[in-house]
Amino acid sequence: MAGTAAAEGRGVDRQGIFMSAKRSLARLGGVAAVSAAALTTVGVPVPAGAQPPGWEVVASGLDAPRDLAWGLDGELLVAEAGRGGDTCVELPSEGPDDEGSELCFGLTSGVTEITEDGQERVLDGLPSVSVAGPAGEEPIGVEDLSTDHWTGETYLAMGLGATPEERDSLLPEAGSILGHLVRVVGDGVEPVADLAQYEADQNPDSGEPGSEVDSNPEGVLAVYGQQFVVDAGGNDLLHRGVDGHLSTLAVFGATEQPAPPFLELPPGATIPAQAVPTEVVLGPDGALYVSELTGFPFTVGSAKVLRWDANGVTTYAEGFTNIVDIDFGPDGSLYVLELAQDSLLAPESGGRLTRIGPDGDREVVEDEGLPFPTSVLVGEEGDLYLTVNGVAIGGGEVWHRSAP
Ligand SMILES: [Ca+2]
Ligand SMILES: [Ca+2]
Repeated sequence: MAGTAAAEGRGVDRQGIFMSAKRSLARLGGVAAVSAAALTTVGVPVPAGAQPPGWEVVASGLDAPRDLAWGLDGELLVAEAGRGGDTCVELPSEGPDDEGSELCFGLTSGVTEITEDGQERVLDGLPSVSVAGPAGEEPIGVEDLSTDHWTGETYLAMGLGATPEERDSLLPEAGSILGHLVRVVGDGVEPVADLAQYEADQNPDSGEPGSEVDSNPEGVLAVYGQQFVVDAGGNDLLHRGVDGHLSTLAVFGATEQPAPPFLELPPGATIPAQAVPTEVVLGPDGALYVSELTGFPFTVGSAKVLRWDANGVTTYAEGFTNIVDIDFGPDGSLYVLELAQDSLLAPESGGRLTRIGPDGDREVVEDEGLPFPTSVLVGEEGDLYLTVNGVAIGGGEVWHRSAP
């Protein structure tokens, strides 16, 4: 299939301006860069009423919903990456197989609030980019949000998937807050940390194979006046202290994975796969827990949930595939959401939601009929919320079910 050749080049080649954007998009929903066939199956919204038994739709018509969080008054908030826009620049060709693509920009990202009365965009006009064209597929914008219930402040992780130089040279001024941690102020936002510039200055994973300057903030946790961020491009966990100082808490290293057959490498050959952290949450034990998507070749079973405390990083759970989000329930259960249970390289692969009990027992909660799920959030009663159709423009939904 045509998309596979492009995926090979984008997965292993290191050349070209803004390729990192495409690679990050491939990691986090740029399905076209992985497989054109996959786009037709996971990028298209599931028809209304098609959710698995037990799930109800509580919000619909969303633009690439990426994360769920509780607001100060218990309202459900959804980060939407948007739909790109009409301001486009052509991206350089990546070789003979590259049919060319455009990077399109618009102020279409934001946050929607869901209450018993319905859904409403409460924060609008934030930057969104997509590489697929004006129709705006695979958008990047607001990727994650977290309300600090101690200070009352809400923070957003603005994705990028590029270097700060690429951002500043290719995008309009309004795009300059991509790659930032921002704070919600009134009906707008205020940038508090340029995470992409931090990546360019520090490149914390420079000791890892395949390292490059690439920033794509994907997960944020705001707690006790501090913020913790995972950078899916930078492969690290960053901390912003109460004084605003940024530091690196952990680097998540690459692992050697079997080379896919289509690379035609010698038998037994391996290639380095990046960790690609997607979310950071606070555990009931006071430690931080981080999920890994894992990068190309998206090996089945190679994604882990990691645990960080002042002594360093340990593995909490392993054997997952392309984890996109995690959340703890009130009983200490950890819910693990896989974007593609058969790997992002599989032409068709739905998601899977697994509960890991406090005793370590695992139970699959849902493994059928989850089209491109991007977020899981647990309610006070142990009930569950999911975002699905997470790259779909106007087709994103939030689903809810009672505690399993
Ligand atoms: Ca989340
Ligand atoms: Ca780096």
